[in-house]
Amino acid sequence: ISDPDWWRGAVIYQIYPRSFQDSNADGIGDLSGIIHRLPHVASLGVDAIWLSPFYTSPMLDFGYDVSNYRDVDPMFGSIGDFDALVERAHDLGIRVIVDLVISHSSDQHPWFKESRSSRDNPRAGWYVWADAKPDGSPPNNWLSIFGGPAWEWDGQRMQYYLHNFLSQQPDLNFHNPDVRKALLDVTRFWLDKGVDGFRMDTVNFYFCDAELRDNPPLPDASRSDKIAPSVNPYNFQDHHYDKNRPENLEFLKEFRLLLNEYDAVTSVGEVGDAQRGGEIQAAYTSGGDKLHMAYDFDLLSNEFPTGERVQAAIAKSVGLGPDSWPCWAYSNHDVVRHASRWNLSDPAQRVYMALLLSLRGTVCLYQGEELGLTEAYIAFEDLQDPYGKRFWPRFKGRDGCRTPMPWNSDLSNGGFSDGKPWLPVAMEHIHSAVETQDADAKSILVFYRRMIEFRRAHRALLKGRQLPVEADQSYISFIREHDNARVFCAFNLSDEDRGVTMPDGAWRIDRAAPFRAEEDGDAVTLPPWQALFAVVG
Ligand code: TEU
Ligand code: CA
Repeated sequence: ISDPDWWRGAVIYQIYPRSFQDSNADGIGDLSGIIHRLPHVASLGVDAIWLSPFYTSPMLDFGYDVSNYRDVDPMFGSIGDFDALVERAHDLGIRVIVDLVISHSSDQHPWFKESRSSRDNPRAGWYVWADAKPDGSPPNNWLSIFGGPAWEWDGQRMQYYLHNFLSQQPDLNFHNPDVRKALLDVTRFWLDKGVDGFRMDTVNFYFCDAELRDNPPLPDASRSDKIAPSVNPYNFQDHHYDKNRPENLEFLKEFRLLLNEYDAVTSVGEVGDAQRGGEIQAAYTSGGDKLHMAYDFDLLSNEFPTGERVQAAIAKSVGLGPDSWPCWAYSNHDVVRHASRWNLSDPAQRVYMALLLSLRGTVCLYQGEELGLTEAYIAFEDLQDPYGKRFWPRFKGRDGCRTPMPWNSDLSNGGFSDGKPWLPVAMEHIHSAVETQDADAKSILVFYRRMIEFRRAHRALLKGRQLPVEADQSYISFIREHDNARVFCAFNLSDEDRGVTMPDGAWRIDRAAPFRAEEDGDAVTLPPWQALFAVVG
């Protein structure tokens, strides 16, 4: 359990606690519910879970607005429940990664309440406060990702404060050494509780420009709507001064030294940057003295992942340098579920899943992905996400991927809750329930398990280098190589037969993989949406 490199090649299962399993019929998932469902997680063969926030919070951004960094929100349970969860997970061989949301706190955090009370209290400088311009307007042109200016006027201090997200999520002032110390202490608190790593929310937003300089406009050509919709004016600015500041890297070195005091702990940073992602990721992960991994956004995009696009993403990650280790995901709690985003049929989902599990890197699976869930439709009356409410109807928000897990075929709530769920369980998800798929040897769930097991059986797939062979619109092949072990991987991303050009050498198709490849003498053909894995010797 103390392999310091366990995270390289690991499969991490992301749990969104509100929507996993409710244990007390209030319609909201909780930690006891997660404990109850850990055997399902273990059955997948994953290495770790990443828990989205469960800390005390007014829940305006559903936990990404923390009002106490050292406690569990009563809605989710108690700190004792958390301890029990870690113990149970570890017993099952599952490591626990928690979400660290320290770029901003809730406006209900005692630190912020004190900070806003006057200009000379002990925590006056803990958040980013600035005077209005002479005409009363905000200090500069920075925008909030969730809409409007990044500055909110406070009538008591007669100053503006900075918020990159909701106005109820004020940005902590990392330029203040007491703030940095307090946040490292929070980190130590969770390390002492035995967590195995951190997913670091908005890690490149920690520091802002000390001089609060205006962001330049972004030339049309480099605008991107990879994650957020282009209806959001935030995407028309070059975020040069409100994020990606060089001071972030210095802080992360300090952070890493703290992690290094503990055994086999990892970190994966949400280093989002639509314009210069690769460059930023390299800076955050190089040298082995900052983040362990950068969470890669390339495959979370709306753009269909053709063989060429996947090859480009791999090439970029390799180009980041020898120490750099990517962390891939197709789905999470912020984006449209990939089955819908890319409009994948059942067989297409299977081949894409196998491709994800064959890439050099660590993989994050999002709850429900293993069931092949599609994006749920949420009516405006049911909408909960503040981001969605702001940009409706051009952008419908993030609720469609946050609906509760279907556990059984119970038509009311699929076994998620005995009460009224905070978001409706999607009726079309009920037939994909865990219990139903468990009993069906041909289900996508069983397929996921087999593919994860196949990956685990091949060290080259876990840790190996990745050598490109071929890539085009509807096909990709490459070799994974670790020491003497080599695996040739080929994926037919189309609904037509595809001839496979095997690389030189004595390759033997590994039939343990849950796919079909046809051999006729030397000619190898992949039927539609099939993959092939071959080993040497
Ligand atoms: O997301 C950071 C982020 O950049 C998001 O705005 C993302 O672009 C958007 O959600 C895509 O639709 C993190 C969390 O993952 C997200 O859930 C939080 O709302 C956000 O930070 C604020 O803490
Ligand atoms: Ca509950």
